Amino acid sequence: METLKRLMVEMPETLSEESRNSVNMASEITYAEVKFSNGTVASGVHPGSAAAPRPTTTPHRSNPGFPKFLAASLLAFLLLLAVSLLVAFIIFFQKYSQLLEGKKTLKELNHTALECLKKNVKEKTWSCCPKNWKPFTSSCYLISSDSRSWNESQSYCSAMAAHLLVINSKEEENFIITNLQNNLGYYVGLSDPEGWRRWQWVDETPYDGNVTFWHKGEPNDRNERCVMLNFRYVPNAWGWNDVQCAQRQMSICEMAEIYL
Ligand code: MMA
Ligand code: CA
Repeated sequence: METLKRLMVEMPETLSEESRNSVNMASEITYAEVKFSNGTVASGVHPGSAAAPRPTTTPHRSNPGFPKFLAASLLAFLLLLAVSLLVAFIIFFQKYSQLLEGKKTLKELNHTALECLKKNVKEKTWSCCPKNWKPFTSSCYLISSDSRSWNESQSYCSAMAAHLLVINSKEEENFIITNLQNNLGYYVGLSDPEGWRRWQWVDETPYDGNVTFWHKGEPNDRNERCVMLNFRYVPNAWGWNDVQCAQRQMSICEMAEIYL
């Protein structure tokens, strides 16, 4: 996918959350405001002053055919103006509600910066991930730099409005492993809470036995109820292993991209 434009929205840590949010909105809202104010400037000149007085003054002077034409073009002009104002309003309103949605998400997340890009030429909305998260298809991923138990790892993710990685495809797994270190294990959002080998994804995605990447011989122990992704030199591949949930491992958080 081509990256055509790139927007970096930076918000100083020192600002309050409210103002950070509005700073973030400012860069995007500019476009809508500019369009909108052009519209109102034009309308401010005409409907108030020109619309009412002009027809009353002109018909009394000289040629009666000319004012008719003038009135007609004025009417057409006003009509056009009204239509463009309406369109501007609709666009502004749509943009504004989109921004409100983005602002809400940002507030929930507590993130200080977003990196946004347009995924293709015609795209109007920015696809954003928090700074330092990696975008892939419609998700953002964060590779942890600390080890935690599985529960702590999931809490760490949910505090950022994310969850432990849910692997839905080989493509997603392949993308993720390009960002990992061979000598570390990474918790994913898959566990067997009761030890009955009933695997559950943290986001309620149904466990699909056809889309699993277990290492050979895994899962192998009912007391190992949490899943990590790690690399084995034999057979030189990444895969899943069930481990005891209290083990401290690295982890991968995932969240849906934010659209602005
Ligand atoms: C072995 C293997 C795994 C198990 C871990 C526990 C190193 O791998 O038996 O299945 O989960 O040990 O540490
Ligand atoms: Ca195991």
